[in-house]
Amino acid sequence: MDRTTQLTALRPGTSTPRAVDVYDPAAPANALHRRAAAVLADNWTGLSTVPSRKLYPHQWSWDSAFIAIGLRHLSPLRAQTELETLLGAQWGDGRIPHIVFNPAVPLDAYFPSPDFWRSSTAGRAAGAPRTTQTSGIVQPPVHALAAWLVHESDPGLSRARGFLPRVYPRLAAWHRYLLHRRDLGGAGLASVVHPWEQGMDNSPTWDAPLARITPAPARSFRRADLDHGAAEDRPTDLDYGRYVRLATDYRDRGYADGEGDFAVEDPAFNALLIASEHALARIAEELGALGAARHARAERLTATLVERLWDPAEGMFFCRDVTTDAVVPERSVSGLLPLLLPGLSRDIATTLVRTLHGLRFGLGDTTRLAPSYDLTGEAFDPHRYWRGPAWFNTNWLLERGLRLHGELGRADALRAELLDTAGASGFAEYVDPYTGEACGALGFSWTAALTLDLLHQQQGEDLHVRLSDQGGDRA
Ligand code: 9WN
Repeated sequence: MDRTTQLTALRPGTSTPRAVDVYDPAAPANALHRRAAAVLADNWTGLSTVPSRKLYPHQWSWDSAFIAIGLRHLSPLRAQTELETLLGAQWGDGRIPHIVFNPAVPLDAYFPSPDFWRSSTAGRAAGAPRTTQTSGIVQPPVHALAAWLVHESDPGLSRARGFLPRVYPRLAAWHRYLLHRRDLGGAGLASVVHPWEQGMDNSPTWDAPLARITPAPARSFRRADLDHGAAEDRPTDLDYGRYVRLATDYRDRGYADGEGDFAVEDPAFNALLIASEHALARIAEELGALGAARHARAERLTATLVERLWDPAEGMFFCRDVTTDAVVPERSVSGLLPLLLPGLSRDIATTLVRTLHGLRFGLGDTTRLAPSYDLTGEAFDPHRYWRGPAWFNTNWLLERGLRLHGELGRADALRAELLDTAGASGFAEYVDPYTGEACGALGFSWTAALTLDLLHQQQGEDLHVRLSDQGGDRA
């Protein structure tokens, strides 16, 4: 079998039996598939998947969404369970917490631990679960997109289990929370109230808004991340002190929104919300309801995103610091992720593609994968957390965006690099964007999951055509 045939044979949604039945163990693509599947099997805890056994030993919110997107190719049931476990820890106000803690894991294995967040007491007024311990902040809303993709991988099982009817109200409440309680700028976009919420924790984008925050004293907490990661690659103690201060203040306000010292509108967070709103519309349609209003809202939000965060001269999106109402002039990969949106104008999509492949991100030229931050920026560091290295989830999203906007050759090239780098790095958490050298944890779940997803995608696949088939389309 040649490479294309193998990948086609592994594609879901066809009459082809599952990947497991068509394995040719000698084929390189299948070896990668087997290794990626082994990572997910090792990190599975029975009801969900840890991002990394040692560094991140609980369930993380956006990790689980990406993990489910890969798991659906191995076990649609497990993928559904992954999302349902997360949604089971949803708060009464609609928020999906960024961590769901595993009570069997010792408290000192990860900081901040449940005794820091105290969700069931401090979060009572916001409707935190009584028994399950969670954090009180959120992460990017990739979940409705993941739920739709999981449904698509095995609609028969999904319908038999009532998967969509069960998750839809929770996902709708989640979006409601973000669009109402988190509209701190008053323009319709959601704000993040902590750098951990946006998922790119240590990005230089946060430096200015964080500088206003008085750090918690270093002796008031003990970092667990340094037990597993190299200090020079991780956030500094000073930044950690600020993360802790922000989270402490939020907790001490009972996790009430709207009164904190940090509020930022971020392009990636909002783009994922919009993409998920389109997915929620498709879920509604599948359930026999009308999706048009949700599609229309997603299009309106796309227009607001452009109005508030797009900079035509720079050719990318930027964060807006809601506290000062000023744009944050740092170029992060977050500013390219709206490429994911079907409603983007042709002009903006083309400009984003140019920026992605230009001097600052160098994709396909100086870099193998898109870096997390501007290569020419003063704060660029190819190894430090979110200050330059390349992550697999952001590159997977860019690959999707390129495919959606008809850049099939570039999407195929990025897909090939992602597969090579993931395999060669041992499914690293992140890599040096120039060399692909592994950094952070190995055997990282979303790296393995998104590898599986790419293996199941056909080379040259046109996502725009698939989306139009399902009712979602460019405005
Ligand atoms: C804080 C789990 C998470 C990812 C984030 C990544 C990192 C945590 C940390 O790990 O964040 O949530 O301790 O640094 O930045 O994107 O979800 O993999």
